[in-house]
Amino acid sequence: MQREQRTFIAVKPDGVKRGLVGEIIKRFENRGFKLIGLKMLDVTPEMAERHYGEHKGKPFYDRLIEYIQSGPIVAMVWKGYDCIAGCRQIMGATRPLEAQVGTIRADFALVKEYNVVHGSDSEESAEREIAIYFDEKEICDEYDNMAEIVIEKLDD
Ligand code: DAT
Ligand code: MG
Repeated sequence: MQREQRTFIAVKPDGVKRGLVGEIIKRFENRGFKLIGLKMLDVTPEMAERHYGEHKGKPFYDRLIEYIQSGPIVAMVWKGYDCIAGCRQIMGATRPLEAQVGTIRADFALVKEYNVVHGSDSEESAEREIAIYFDEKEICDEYDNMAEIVIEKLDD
């Protein structure tokens, strides 16, 4: 079944510091997804804890919270057909050695702790994560792009 979805994507601090913002955005644009929200920001301790609450108690949690605050992130909202799974496919698996060549993490990450990019894993987490970083007034969905053309064609 076709599904038009929104997802939260972030270029993490290591990706920003390495100058990979344009490269990462390009890959989602190339797929035909629609960029509807974009900002650079420093993650606060409260945002970090809300974002990664599901990992609280795990051995890597403290380092994860520290890492996401180690520099600015580029926070984005993307929209399109099967956008959540599609963006995760473009990102690749959490561990770079398990990610397929051609994905962001296989191409640019060495270790799972610094894997360059974040993407929501379900519709529920997407909406939860979007609300941490964006006010709905900051979402710009009122323009046509490739994603909408593709979905229109499927509706015929
Ligand atoms: P993903 O980012 O692929 O959705 P996740 O939600 O399971 O992965 O974990 C969030 C982040 O936490 C992940 O990008 C890197 C870090 N992480 C996950 N598992 C880890 C582990 N076993 N050791 C260290 N860091 C880990
Ligand atoms: Mg995750």
